[in-house]
Amino acid sequence: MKSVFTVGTSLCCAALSALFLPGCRVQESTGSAAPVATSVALTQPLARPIKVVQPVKKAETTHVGVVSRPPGPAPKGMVWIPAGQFWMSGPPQNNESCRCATSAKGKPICAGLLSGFTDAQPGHAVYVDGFWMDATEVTNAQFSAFVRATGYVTVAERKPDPAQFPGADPALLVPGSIVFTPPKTAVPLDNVNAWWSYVPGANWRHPSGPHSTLKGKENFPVVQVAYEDAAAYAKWADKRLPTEAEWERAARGGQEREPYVWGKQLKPGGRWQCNAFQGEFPYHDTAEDGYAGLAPVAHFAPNHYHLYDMAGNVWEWCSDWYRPDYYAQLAAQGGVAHNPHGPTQSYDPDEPGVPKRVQRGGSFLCSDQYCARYLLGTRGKGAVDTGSSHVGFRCVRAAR
Ligand SMILES: [Ca+2]
Repeated sequence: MKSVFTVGTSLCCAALSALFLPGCRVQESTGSAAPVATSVALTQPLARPIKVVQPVKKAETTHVGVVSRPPGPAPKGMVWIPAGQFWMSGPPQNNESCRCATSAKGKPICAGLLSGFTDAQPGHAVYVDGFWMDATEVTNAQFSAFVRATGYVTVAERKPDPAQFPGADPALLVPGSIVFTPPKTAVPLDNVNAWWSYVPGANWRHPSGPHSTLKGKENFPVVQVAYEDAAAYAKWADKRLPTEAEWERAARGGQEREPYVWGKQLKPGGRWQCNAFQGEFPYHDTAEDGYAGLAPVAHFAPNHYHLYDMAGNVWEWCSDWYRPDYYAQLAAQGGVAHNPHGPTQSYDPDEPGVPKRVQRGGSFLCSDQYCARYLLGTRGKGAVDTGSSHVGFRCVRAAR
């Protein structure tokens, strides 16, 4: 099979997203995600302006529970995220999480780590209204209930449409999804094909392929869900997917400018606080945090808002289209961005023309050699039609 991924410097263990089938996929008619010309994409104004308001009083801004109280009893499994203002930004450069690997040619791989994650810069002030959020990632048991109730068929379970893949061998257009398949030995880290494979028959019921099951994993996060799968679940549950700003507001737990969901140190007391990747990526996971691969939800301590796994385990879909220049455009407006909900167009210079949504939080594959997107404020991205074995989601609900 022809190479199944396009490699970009920001295509970390997270942002696995590119088209995996041979041939070139026809641009989806997603309207607002129409491809844009590379030469102008990063400078054109956003078509949908973000409301800018004056900063709220300092005393009303950032601390847990100060700004707004829950409007009523919590919906089952959800916690209240109080309204407030916060500083939305990626982490500073060269922090303790960087153990940057190099490619076979000696080129640094973790460009994001070295640059301070340029797509999460510059920092800017954001205000979001209060909302309810799932305390955990959506589990296999919860997604199973949705499928039983609706008969929903996920993207990975559907046969790819040949019209979307002109030139592809029809024999290869079979249902399946992307699976982490670690090599047995060290490999250059500039070729994601060395550890990702398109596996026929892989889907949320069989996350690693046809022979894998969910037995005993009812409380694990559901994976192999494309964006529309996550959105369909959310609609069924009378919820929605979070905006990127809501997600970061929630992850910060009322704490300002901290590098980690849990505070200032990567491993306070020498202990990992999330399910990430230790050892030598991608071939040797020492599972120092207790897990090589997925962990059940809510195994690690929650943040100040009582949210679990806001770093590591699985990436979580957000509703914003991805653009690397979105923060710059918000910052240029000045003031405080009020409930920002993303640009109107997706654009990723690594893969122009592939519509992508934001993903947040990192996964069990985030390593200090390569990705480190367990760092608070970092951003991921994913092709909307692509699930994988390390991407899941959680939902939110507006106050009523
Ligand atoms: Ca782990």
